Amino acid sequence: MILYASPLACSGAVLMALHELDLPCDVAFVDIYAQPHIVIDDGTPFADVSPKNAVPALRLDSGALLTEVGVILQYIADLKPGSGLLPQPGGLARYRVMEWLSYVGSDVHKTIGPLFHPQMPAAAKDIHRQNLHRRLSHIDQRLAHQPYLAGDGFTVADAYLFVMIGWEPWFKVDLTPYPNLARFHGHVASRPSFAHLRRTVDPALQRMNLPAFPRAGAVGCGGERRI
Ligand SMILES: N[C@@H](CCC(=O)N[C@@H](CS)C(=O)NCC(=O)O)C(=O)O
Repeated sequence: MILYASPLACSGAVLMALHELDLPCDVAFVDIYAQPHIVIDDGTPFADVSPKNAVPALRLDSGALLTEVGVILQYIADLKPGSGLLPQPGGLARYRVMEWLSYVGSDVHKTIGPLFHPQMPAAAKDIHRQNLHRRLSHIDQRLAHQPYLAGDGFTVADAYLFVMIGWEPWFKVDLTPYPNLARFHGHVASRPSFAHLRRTVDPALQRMNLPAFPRAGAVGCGGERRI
């Protein structure tokens, strides 16, 4: 398998999950701040690899290309049934994790994105911030009663949420009103899979002339000035 990823992007959730699952996978980094986006190793226009032109994209050994964070996370977790990162199909527990994957993907990820678009008017950003506040408050309440989104065990949905809230220092979403979320973040940042993520992306950051992680535990899409 080859994972197309970008060092500070949502694809970090897949990199973490691959490490949690102990699954081998080649990684091709994509500069999503270059126009057109390019695969940094060989300069291939990324749109030639994936017509959506967005990371992550997973090239399977069969040659098929799989896209969408939530789907790729489920696919790789299913390669290691019983890992705990995703319950088996058929039971409600599985749908709970899928529910969170969907919520993080649509309501959190795509609310944070507009906050760092340089052409987005300030008034529109305020609306997105208010929406984000409602959603992060909901998650914060959930995390008051349990360590992870779906209960006591870390799942692929937590990897996705972790990478999203790690964007906070880059996109100035104040996390102080969400103490449980902050605790969750600290907790997940201590997992070896996050250390692995940092080790994996740091050389690519250097090649893209981007600064290293702004602080321990922080990941993101690159900051307001970059997209
Ligand atoms: N719906 C997609 C969204 C992926 C996405 O937004 N990727 C961003 C990085 S976090 C990207 O590649 N942006 C580049 C672009 O849209 O030009 C998914 O869930 O995978």
